[in-house]
Amino acid sequence: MPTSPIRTPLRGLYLILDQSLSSTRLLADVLKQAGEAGVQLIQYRDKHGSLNEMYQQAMVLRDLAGKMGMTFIVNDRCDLAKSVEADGVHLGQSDLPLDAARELMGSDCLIGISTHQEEEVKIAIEGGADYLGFGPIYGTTTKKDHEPLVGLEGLQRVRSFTTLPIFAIGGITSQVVPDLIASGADGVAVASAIVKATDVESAVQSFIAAFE
Ligand code: 3NM
Repeated sequence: MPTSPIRTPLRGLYLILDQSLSSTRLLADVLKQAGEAGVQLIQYRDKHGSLNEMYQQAMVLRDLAGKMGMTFIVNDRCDLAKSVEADGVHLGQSDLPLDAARELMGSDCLIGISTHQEEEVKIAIEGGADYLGFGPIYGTTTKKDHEPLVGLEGLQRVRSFTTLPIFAIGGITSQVVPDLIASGADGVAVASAIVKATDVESAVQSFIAAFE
């Protein structure tokens, strides 16, 4: 499926689909339920699978996301993002540098990057990132080796020197969305509060309502 040129605005809810958060739910089902409830931006994240397994899974999700008009981003791997014709790639600090990723992926590809301190944010801005993940704002068990918490204060500081879209990440629930918006977040990147929710659709709806 060709990459769609029109993309979701880089704000609001950004759902991270990570299979390690649920042994019973298929990510494809979570994607469908979330899409029906209004999610437009998703990331496929897998820190454990082989590249072959990730490719099979990403193809399924990419196809569904395309049919539902969602923007589909692959975590970490430019090779995988390119192979499945994702709309974007989300880099970590130990992945390909931004300039190399841009060279490989081209100017139409969305490139986001995880940042955890001001210096990383400044490098991401200079490197031409399309958006930032910034966190962890709160405690999280989804990312085992996470950096020190940045809190709302960290978010406010970063907001003061960039106009790039910022997605707050790490332990985000719908209840804290107003605080995050007030501290300068354009959106929130959320994994467990949706993938592990008893009811995916109502979890998504409470996030979306919190942005309205
Ligand atoms: N990256 P949850 S925190 C994937 O700080 C990830 O860069 C982080 O998952 C960072 O919504 C995080 O379950 C975990 O806390 C997000």
